[in-house]
Amino acid sequence: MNFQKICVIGLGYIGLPTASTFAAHGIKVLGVDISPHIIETINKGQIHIHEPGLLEEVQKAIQSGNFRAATKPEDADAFIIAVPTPFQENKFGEYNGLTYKLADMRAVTSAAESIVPFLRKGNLVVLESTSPPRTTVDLVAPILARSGLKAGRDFHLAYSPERVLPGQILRELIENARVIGGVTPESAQAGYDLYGTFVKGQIIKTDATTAEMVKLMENTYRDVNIAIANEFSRLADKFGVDVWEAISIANLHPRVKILSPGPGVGGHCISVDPWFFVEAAPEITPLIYHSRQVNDAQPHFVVETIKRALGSLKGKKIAALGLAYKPDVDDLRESPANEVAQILQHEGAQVKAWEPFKPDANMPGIDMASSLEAAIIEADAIVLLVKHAEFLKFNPLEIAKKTSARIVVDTVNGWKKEAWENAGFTLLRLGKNKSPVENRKL
Ligand code: SAJ
Repeated sequence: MNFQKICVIGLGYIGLPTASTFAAHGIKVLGVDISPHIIETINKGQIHIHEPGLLEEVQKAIQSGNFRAATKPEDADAFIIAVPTPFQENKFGEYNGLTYKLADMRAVTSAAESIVPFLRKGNLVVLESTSPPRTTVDLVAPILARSGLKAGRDFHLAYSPERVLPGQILRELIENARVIGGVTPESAQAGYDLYGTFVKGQIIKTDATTAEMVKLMENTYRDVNIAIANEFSRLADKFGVDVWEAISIANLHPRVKILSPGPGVGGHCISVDPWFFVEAAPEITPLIYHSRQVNDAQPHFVVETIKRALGSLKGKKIAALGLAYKPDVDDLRESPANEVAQILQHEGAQVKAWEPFKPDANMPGIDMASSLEAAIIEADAIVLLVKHAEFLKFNPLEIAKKTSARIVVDTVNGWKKEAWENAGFTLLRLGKNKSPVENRKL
């Protein structure tokens, strides 16, 4: 199938890079978003999110005439839906006394509805948003049928999840393997032809529900594996073992690859997607459910470690370094670092947070510092919450001159103990209650 013009609906972390990549490969792209502010920003050649290389790519796409943005779709050969699928705010599911979160599919629903007036015979519609199993056939296809056309007979319909890593989106969009699940083999082939314009990785064709499951399985696999790493950090703490040392030794086993413990699991993917499985089948997903519980509780465990380092939290001034959900991104959504800061504050500490990727973020309840210096100058303790590259380069001797703190807590294994101790600090690390030497003495 040949594509001259496409509409990409939703211009966020996935939609915007996808739209500009298609435009860079010679396809006319209309980017659609409900936010007039986003549309105006993009049409001016600016962007509203931080992603390395994206600004340049969007500017080139706009200048080439291949890309523009609008609040409504238009006639096109293909429509891609890349809108958010968050949780419902105030509604929960319940199974056997356990409560679970529910997907809010309103954005997918209205994106599909917005396509209906423009849908023509022979078009392709692709859902990219992470969704509960069967969304393509049970939610999207019936909405599109309001056009009088039937998915798989009159137009093609497919599900193709994005699998790119924030911070590496532009490269991974092109290089990663891509799965296209069609409601018919012809729909999968149409999706194959569309993404084939730029994807260099393998493109695998399957059915729509398999593709939905693949996406959820990937992120759930990671969540469950991070949960076990976090549980190991608690066990190591209890038994006076350095979890980082233990993991690095265990990982020498050829079939073991334990992930890293930390303050928890954040972002808009791994901490969200496993719930879609739980919602779809709570009676057969106890492992997935409990892994989510472990990771969601990890910020509290981290706060306990900090409390132990300081004796008590009441009135203590704590410099929190990093609020993003993971290293070197500006995304503060669903961030465990932010949750740690909130709990510390709630327990009586005075937190000053320094987030170099979003220094002027408005985080309710948190005092955002305007510089590293402002965050640490009067602190009782410095807490490393995110492994931003620039934090890892700190020279403890220089930091010592800028702060009254003599205690540092490293929750991500980012700093070398000796270097900080040589500069006069006491360093405590998550999952490292006592040194192995002390442990042996017991
Ligand atoms: N984390 C740990 N320990 C680890 C690895 C990660 O605590 O060993 C934490 C991070 O700090 C962060 C969270 O997990 O808070 C998630 O970070 P991540 O880098 O693992 O993943 P995301 O959420 O940025 O992106 C994931 C990716 N999925 C997989 O790696 C299976 C990406 O490929 C997906 O496209 C993306 O979710 C998505 O959009 O679904």
